[in-house]
Amino acid sequence: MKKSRRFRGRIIIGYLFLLLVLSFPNGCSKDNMEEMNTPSGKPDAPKPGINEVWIQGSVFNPDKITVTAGTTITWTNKDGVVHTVTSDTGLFDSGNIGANGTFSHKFSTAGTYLYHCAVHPTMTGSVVVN
Ligand SMILES: [Cu+2]
Repeated sequence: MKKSRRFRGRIIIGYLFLLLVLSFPNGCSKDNMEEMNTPSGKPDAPKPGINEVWIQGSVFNPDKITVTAGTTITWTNKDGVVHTVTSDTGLFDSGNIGANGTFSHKFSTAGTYLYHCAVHPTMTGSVVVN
């Protein structure tokens, strides 16, 4: 009697341990968390609004934006590191934009405006104004 109860207890502990081991690698992964947040199963990645550029993962998104003359474009730094929005020709320069910081510039004249990040010169983007 005494012995069998102890044996049953060990089975329960073993079972719980197995559950824990099996659930651990999948249960806490980021992918699963994102899937759980969207009913369709396919994560709906948030994206920049109209006339908006996100600086995310050290890239400008979108890296090419087309607008009509008179449009103000707003850049938002979604990264934890400082970036800049710096015109290749010196027309505009945000200076350092910290995490969640923004910079806006109004484009009044048609043309193609190339820009880059002064901190990370390989980060480039363009604004096409029609
Ligand atoms: Cu940068």
